[in-house]
Amino acid sequence: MHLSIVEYPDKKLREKSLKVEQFDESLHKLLDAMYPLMVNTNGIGLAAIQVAVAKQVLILNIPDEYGEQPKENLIEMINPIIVHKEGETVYQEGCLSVPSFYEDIIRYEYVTVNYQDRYGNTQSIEAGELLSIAIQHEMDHLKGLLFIDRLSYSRRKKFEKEFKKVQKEKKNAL
Ligand code: Y12
Ligand code: CO
Repeated sequence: MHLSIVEYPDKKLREKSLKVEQFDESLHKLLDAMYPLMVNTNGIGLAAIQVAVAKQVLILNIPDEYGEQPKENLIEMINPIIVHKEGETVYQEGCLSVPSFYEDIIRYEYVTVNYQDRYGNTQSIEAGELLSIAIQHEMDHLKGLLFIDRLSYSRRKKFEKEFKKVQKEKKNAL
């Protein structure tokens, strides 16, 4: 299965992802193709809509203390729901769909998430630190939201200006 990353400002990223009902081979093939794409592009989280599949599927692989991302640490979440949230934290986020831009975003510090694994089994995870932030960032994708949508009006204007400048530079370099 060949996948590529959908980049802002593609409207596809604004689609709301649908609940997964079938935990079949096509879901497994999607998950199996998302993992190498995420790791090879230095990603720590990826939602299916970022590869143009509007399903409530996301994967996460937070680097360990050595900065490595062994597959044993891979978390696959299907149909995730935040059932508890607590506290507030700020982290400079990036997104494979908005390359080269990083912005401080406010998130819940801790979240408890119920989800299903690739076989449809119900799972629950209590997350803090980077995992909590990554879960919230990826779950936003399932709603058609990007981290830049959470910026203040003035920061968003600044982002749009910078984005246009970078696009122009890329075009001129061709
Ligand atoms: C904290 C903050 C954000 C998340 C969401 C997941 N975000 C990512 O995985 C971002 C990855 C990323 C990778 C980049 O490197 C390449 O594309 C090679 C990157 O670099 C450039 O765009 C130049 C930017 C973002 C989880 C936790
Ligand atoms: Co993202």
